[in-house]
Amino acid sequence: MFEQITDRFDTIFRRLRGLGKITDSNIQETSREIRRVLLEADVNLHVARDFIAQVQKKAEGTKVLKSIRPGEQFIKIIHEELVHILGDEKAKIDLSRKPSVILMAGLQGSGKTTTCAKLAKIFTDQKKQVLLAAADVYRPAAIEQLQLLGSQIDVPVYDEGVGDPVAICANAVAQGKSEKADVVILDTAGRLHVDGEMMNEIQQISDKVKPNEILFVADSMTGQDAVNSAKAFSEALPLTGTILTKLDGDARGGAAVSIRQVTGTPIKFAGVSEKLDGLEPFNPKQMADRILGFGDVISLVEKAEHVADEKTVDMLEKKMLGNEFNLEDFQQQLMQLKKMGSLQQLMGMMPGMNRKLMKGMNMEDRQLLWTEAIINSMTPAERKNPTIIDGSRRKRIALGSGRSLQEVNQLLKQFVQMKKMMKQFGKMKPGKMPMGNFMGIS
Ligand SMILES: Nc1nc2c(ncn2[C@@H]2O[C@H](COP(=O)(O)OP(=O)(O)OP(=O)(O)O)[C@@H](O)[C@H]2O)c(=O)[nH]1
Ligand SMILES: [Mg+2]
Repeated sequence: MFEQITDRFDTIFRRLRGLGKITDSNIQETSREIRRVLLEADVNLHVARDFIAQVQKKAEGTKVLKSIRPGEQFIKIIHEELVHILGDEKAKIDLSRKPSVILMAGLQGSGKTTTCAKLAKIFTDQKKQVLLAAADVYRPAAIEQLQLLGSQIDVPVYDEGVGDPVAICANAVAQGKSEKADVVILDTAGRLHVDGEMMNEIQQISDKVKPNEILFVADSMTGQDAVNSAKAFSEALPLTGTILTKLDGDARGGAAVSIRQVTGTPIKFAGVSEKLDGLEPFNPKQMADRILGFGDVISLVEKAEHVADEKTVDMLEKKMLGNEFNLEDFQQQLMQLKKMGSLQQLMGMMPGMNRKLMKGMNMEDRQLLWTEAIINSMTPAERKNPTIIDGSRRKRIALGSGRSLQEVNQLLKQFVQMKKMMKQFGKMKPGKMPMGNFMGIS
């Protein structure tokens, strides 16, 4: 996610960190570079302009400050402004009525139906009664798709087959009311904002059922398209927020950065995988950290807490920080990781993770299994002390695991790299967020 924009900001930051003081000319130069990065990432022109104007203004203000690290100060300004543009605070979802009604709107294929089910899962996990409604009567199999998703999470789906979408929504809300449901989520057909008839239909649905929330579902991979249609939808409907989907793909960041300013409503959730548990409340600070490459400690910790067994994690963390980590621990860690989901996704969240190194490591999920096989073929002594693994041991391990000698060598090399990285983490003071260190806050 956001690889390009993150890499580019990394270059800018590296230069900023070397600055002895902030001058007009380096403010100008940095502004120009940021502008280029934002536009390349498909950020809306006006949003980029406002962003730079704010950063410039604040940077001007720091010229007079006698800061020890003026570059860090500048970086902090950029970070703060990005958090601001993304919405500052986490947005809430309004579930004050019974049933509360959520209407989904958006272009074709943006992820509405999937997101309906993901939202339903979030609410049922909170012990709420949810009813899904199938109001896409145009696309063949749209109803079956919602029914299938509903059955996976045990949530009923209201449908009338190919009926009138306005009536279907109204009837679904009535049914939700009579069944004392807490939330009714209306899945609608994908539509283009230039299609007057279809826009008229969703306006009628909105007028009729008066939803608590009208959420625009935006495919973050489509950049400007998502932003332009978001604007049109926000003019046609009283939107209460946006859900950004497919952030796990190769989104460049433009939609994420622009959409809040353009619609004037907050981003409420982010879709981060195809799976039904792949929806997260949108967190502006966390998103800014990801875009700027500051790592995402919070998500990582939350994820770990969710699935990993606490004692093992604690133990591994101590070893990592104390630089006592061996292949046996690595094996344990792999088992924990496997429980946590996609490895690429996790690696992307690691703070301070060297992106280039990460690419070189090429740890795909299926590789996880092979890696495990290789480690399993080692003797306990080898795992405890990998330095004893010489040529003949490597051959035996390769044979035993059914992997090539080259892969065994690669794994051992990766392990050494990983230890180096851990050593860097270890240098950070315990209990301190890498972010704080990075900013020079102590
Ligand atoms: N990777 C990833 N895929 C997603 C995400 N959200 C949706 N998708 C995928 O995007 C595709 C389209 O999703 P749908 O939910 O059918 O989209 P839709 O807006 O309902 O589509 P229409 O009803 O045809 O307008 C499906 O293959 C989904 O699995 C996401 O957050 N990440
Ligand atoms: Mg759909």
